[in-house]
Amino acid sequence: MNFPYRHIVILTGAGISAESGIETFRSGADGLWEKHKIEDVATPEGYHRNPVLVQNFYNKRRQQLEGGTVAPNAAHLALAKLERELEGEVTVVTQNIDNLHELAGTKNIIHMHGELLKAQCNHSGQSVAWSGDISLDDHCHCCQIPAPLRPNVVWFGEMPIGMDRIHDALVKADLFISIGTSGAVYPAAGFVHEAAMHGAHTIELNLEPSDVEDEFAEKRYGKASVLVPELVE
Ligand code: BJW
Repeated sequence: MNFPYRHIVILTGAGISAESGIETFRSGADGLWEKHKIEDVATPEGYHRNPVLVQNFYNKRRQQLEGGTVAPNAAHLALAKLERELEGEVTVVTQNIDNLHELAGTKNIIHMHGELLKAQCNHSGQSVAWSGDISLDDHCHCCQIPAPLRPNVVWFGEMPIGMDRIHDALVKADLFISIGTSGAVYPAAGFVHEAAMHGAHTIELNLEPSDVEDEFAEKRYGKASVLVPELVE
């Protein structure tokens, strides 16, 4: 592969999975997400107010992943091929909680906002692989105090996962590519700045300019399934 970079960090967001049939977050003009306000389904406060609604919301999304109707698209596949063929290191940092990068063959991946196919103990924070619905009756036995299980996802106000590894990869990066993210949520939206400060070339691939488009040296707008293979293959 004739790609002149050796340490590549790729940040992905909901836009990369949109063409696989998974809805993005901020697509509706009304700011609603599957008829729910983000504050109701993606904050610890929302979960404490109405755990049944939140569990059902994530159960429905887990059913979509496990139903066999969603599959990786050309963008996921091109990134997995890049990782296989590059003489160097590719780190995919995804904000997505789906498993489409893994199904495409990506190995070096950090799920900074968690994973839908894991459940988390409300007491210890430990996570376990999970398939099927999580109900309020499911209790974790990882620690001495059995606690209800919640989806293994990072809500607003909670610390994203793998920040040390992400920081190390950004410092080393000679190329940073952002794909399919609105740039509305931090700390992910700040990664382009951090990578550029440490000397990386930066590229935004998105349907439309993101909230942090000014930070990027290069930008291309269109569908991820077209732009990503065009760039990396
Ligand atoms: C396509 C396409 C196609 C469509 N092809 N493209 C004030 C200032 C700064 C920060 C804060 C602040 N007040 C509070 C904060 C912090 C807060 C935050 O950022 N708030 C903002 C709202 C301002 N952040 C947090 O709380 C985070 N934690 C934190 O900061 O901890 C403290 C800390 C301190 C120091 C260091 C580190 C940390 C946690 C954030 C957790 C976000 N959680 C969610 C839910 C996860 C579970 C779930 O999935 O249900 O994560 S919210 C939601 O947004 C989800 C996503 O991962 C995330 C980002 O969304 P994404 O992926 O960008 O999707 P969209 O829909 O917004 O955009 C899709 C894009 O794709 C669009 O642009 C389309 O055009 C494009 N597109 N089709 C190419 N075919």
